[in-house]
Amino acid sequence: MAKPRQIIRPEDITICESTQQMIAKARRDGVELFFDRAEEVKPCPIGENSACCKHCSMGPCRMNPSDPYKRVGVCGATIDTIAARNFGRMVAAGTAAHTDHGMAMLDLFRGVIEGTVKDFEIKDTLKLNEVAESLDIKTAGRSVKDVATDVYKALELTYTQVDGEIPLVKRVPKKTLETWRREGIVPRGAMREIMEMMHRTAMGVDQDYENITKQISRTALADGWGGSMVSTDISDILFGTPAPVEITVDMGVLKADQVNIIVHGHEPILLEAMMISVEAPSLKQMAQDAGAKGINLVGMCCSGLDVMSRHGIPHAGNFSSTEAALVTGAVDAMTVDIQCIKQDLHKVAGCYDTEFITTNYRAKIEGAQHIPLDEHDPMKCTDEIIIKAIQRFKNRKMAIEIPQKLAKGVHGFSHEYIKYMLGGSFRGGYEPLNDNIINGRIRGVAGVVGCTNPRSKQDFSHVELVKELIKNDVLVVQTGCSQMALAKAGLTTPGAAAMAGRGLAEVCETVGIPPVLGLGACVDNSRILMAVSEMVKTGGLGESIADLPVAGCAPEWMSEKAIAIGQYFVASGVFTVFGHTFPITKGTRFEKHLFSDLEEKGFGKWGFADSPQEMARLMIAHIDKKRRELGIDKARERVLLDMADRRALEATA
Ligand code: SF4
Ligand code: MSK
Repeated sequence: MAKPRQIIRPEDITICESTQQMIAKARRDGVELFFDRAEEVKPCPIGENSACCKHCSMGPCRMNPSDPYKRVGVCGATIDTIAARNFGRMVAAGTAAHTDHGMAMLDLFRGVIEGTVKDFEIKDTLKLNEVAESLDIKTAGRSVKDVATDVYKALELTYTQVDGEIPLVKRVPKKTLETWRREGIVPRGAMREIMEMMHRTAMGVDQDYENITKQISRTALADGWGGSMVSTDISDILFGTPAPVEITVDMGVLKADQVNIIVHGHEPILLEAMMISVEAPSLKQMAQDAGAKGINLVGMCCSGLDVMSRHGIPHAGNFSSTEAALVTGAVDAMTVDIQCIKQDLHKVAGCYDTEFITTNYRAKIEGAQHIPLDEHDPMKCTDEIIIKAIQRFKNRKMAIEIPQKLAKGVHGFSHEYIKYMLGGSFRGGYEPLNDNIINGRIRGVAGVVGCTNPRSKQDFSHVELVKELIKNDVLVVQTGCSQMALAKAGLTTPGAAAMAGRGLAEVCETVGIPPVLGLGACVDNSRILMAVSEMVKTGGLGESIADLPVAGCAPEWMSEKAIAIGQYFVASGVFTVFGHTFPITKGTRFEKHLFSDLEEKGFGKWGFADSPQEMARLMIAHIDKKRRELGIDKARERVLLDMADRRALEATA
């Protein structure tokens, strides 16, 4: 007899009260959400351990995770080869996602420079010049167009360069770069690295897990220091570099008396274009004529984070709340572009008569309406979406239930802004941060990033981990969906300093910042790389990123992009902990290689823990180990570089 299906209580699925309320409503409405399917579709135990290979038709070959060396695949591939190849393909996919996103930003940038894209412009010339100078492109006495053209050509190499080192490695601290050169993993263009990764992981090619790992690192570095960094730089140049902005989050941002439009996905252009369209007097009038008090533009997931950080656009929730927001019945249109868009959003939207619209030719959904966004005339698409939303508002039949939860926070901390904020606008620099780490007020810095996942109680690990870190004087920087979890919990307000340890609280109160700094979308992890590079170049905390008292964590990850991000942090020198699951068979040589051997070679290493307390313990223990190695486990006078030392470092980097 079939076992009766156990109904899990919403409060055991998520700590987000709005999402709990909407799970309960969806059950009343008979609407299935991904939380329900996560219960029904149990993870395959072989796949979860990455103990299966389907790279050729002699297989698929399944290994035995409980006795991993008992057998090999038909071709003789060992568990280490199989797991390394699978891991490599995850990194290739994640890297492709970020670099293709970056490539789309470059296409837009080229259109702006050539004058074929007329609705956007170069907004941040200061950032353009900074990027140019970091690439050794002269700026003095040159026109914006000339500088931008040279920047474009240099950044295009990040994708296309077939040999040598991509230009952005000029930003990597010298000793970190030496480690990469010694190990032969300095990235060429991402297209080359992804292609080689896919080739080397095909049947009968690279069958040495250590050698495969080198290409895994090289591919991931082409993401972090390549495609992702390009994406962030170009977004800043075109739409403005974020600076602290007060934000409002949670589902209470939806308004019963307004036309609600949610934008979800990753590329900023859709939301930036929507921001222009909603200001059109004719559309405002149309909304008013339909009886609406206004048009309410709301972000979700990483698209939302991008414009929230730049312009303070309200944000309704992270990856695990996208269906739940539709269950309110209050969303007149949800429009999406690329990445992290669940196929069933279209179906859930249908249950509530919500317009669901895909806009990008790379990401259509079967049965969903598609209105293509062309960067040469983006408002054609966004105006049409708004008109559809107004129509839906006018014909609303569904009962609406909007959770009345709202939280405030301060977000929009770019690595540039951290510099000005700590050092003042005249002597911007990372000296005060390094100084406070050396004197022990700040114990170290942790990046807490990444997704939410229905197999892990939504937001719980993010919030508990961060509470534990700040209590222990660890300054937290954030990207991706993690930020929403923390913002909803009130941890991104300056007042959250009260929950921090004494030293960190003192620094936060003096500078007026929260102990948790939101740096943007998941592609903006490159800002964290830049911040740690600045810390090394400032001096006093070792010579490479691997020397710093820093650690990273993605407690509720789900995407292949997260694995690529984790690997570029590890290859850059950061101890990186993942939570809830890790795609590897325990006790294998490949596991030991990722979780221990890499550190001995001068990189960071991977860690895993399944509770936030254990994640925090691992990260703090690592930070303390680095403090001991630096000789700053007890407060002491800072030793910072003088100008001559710094120039020498910059010249060689
Ligand atoms: Fe099996 Fe080897 Fe083919 Fe993989 S490549 S499916 S291990 S025979
Ligand atoms: S959206 S990759 S769930 S962070 Fe960038 Fe969030 Fe993870 Fe997608």
